[in-house]
Amino acid sequence: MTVRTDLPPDFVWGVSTSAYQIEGRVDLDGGGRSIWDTFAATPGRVRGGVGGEVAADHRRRMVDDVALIASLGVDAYRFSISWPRVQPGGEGPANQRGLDFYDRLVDELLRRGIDPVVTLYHWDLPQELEDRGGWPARETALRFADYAALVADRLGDRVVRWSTVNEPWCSAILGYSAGVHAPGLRDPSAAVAAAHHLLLAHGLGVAALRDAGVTGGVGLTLNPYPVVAAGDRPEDHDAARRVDGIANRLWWDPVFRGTYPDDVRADLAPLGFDDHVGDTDMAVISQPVDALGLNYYRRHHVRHEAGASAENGMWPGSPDVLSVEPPGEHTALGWAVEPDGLTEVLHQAATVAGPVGLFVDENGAAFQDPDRAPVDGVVDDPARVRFLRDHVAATALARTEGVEVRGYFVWSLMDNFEWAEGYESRFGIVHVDFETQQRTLKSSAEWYRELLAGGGAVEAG
Ligand code: IFM
Repeated sequence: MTVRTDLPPDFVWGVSTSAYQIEGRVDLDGGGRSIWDTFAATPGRVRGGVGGEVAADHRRRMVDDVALIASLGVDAYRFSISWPRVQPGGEGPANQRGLDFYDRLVDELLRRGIDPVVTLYHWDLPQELEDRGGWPARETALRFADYAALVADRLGDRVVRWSTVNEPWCSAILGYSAGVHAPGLRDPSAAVAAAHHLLLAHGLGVAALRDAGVTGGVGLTLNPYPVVAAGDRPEDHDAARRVDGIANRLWWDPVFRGTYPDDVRADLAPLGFDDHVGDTDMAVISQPVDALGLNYYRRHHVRHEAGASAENGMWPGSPDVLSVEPPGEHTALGWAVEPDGLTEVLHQAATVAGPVGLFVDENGAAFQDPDRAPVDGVVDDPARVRFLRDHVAATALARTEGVEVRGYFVWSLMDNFEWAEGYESRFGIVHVDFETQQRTLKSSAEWYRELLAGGGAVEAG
């Protein structure tokens, strides 16, 4: 069955990447080390003991990669800037050679008719700032504003949309409480301090971008999860409420409602959360934005289980939450495939964010064989084609139901460094041979190209 997606002609189709996951070679520009260099070099932290020194070698292959992006027929390319490439020690004047790279990238995209969409912070904090306290320290938010101003000064006339921070939940919780992302701490109090300071960095970053007179829209990118209680006991519903609080409402309520939810504040109070919230912080965090990016991969299904999350550090202030996976198809990372969750999350975001432009900034999946290596020059990845098709349809459904969703970006353009999973989990619609750096379009890339060429008609069902 062919279903018209009913997406308007100005709907933005794109692909997404991030600096640390693809670029490699920070040394070429006199850049500095990030927390991910340190984390990856620590034995046992990243699968296979690998890091981002080379990654997909995009720093050296940028022109060819932009040609590849153009060949897909997308409208926009979302990428992130490496903070340590621009400010090696996390403060002080810009390293012009670092900025030169992004200047060339933006010009190359525009030359090919592709809109540059920039994320300022996608997890690669300069190590020096971590050494001075990292995100649990308020100072880091102030340094972020300086960095944002330097980038805006150089690129502000050409970038079409800016995201201050990407998925701050991951930076705060996975980085400082669960300890599975850099910097690898297991300290729930530090994590909730980091959460507030990442939001403050967003607000200060918005102000810095606007002060610099950027011409593009300004916003942030969150990774909300619809939450399902996997049980009927009152405590199971309370577990779902808590997870919804920390995964979703902790982030979008302050940005769009200017306040932290009372129940979340109460849950986090024993961790000293309130101590970090300064008198004028909420006004800074909640200044108006133009756009909200949403990264959607799956739902959270949770129930009460004594001590479950005290052990894994996933939900600071809520030690008794167990994540369970529903039946049905799962990706290679064990994430349940639930496209209708994307429709749901778009509705939720529209309710909270009001009239700002909503963009699906990331959506995609890691699947195992047969997309691991080309066979006769072909990488056939039918599971990913199905996944993308059903999520595009879910996006279109939300639009039909009245949600002002304005764009959809596939995660990811190409296989890359999937953080703690190393290079094993492949999210790309373009296959990368990490030995030779050869790029090969997967059938999902061909599918996406055809979708765009056809004006957005998807096969659904
Ligand atoms: O690879 C990541 C990306 O950096 C942030 N969003 C989720 C992706 C898949 O895990």
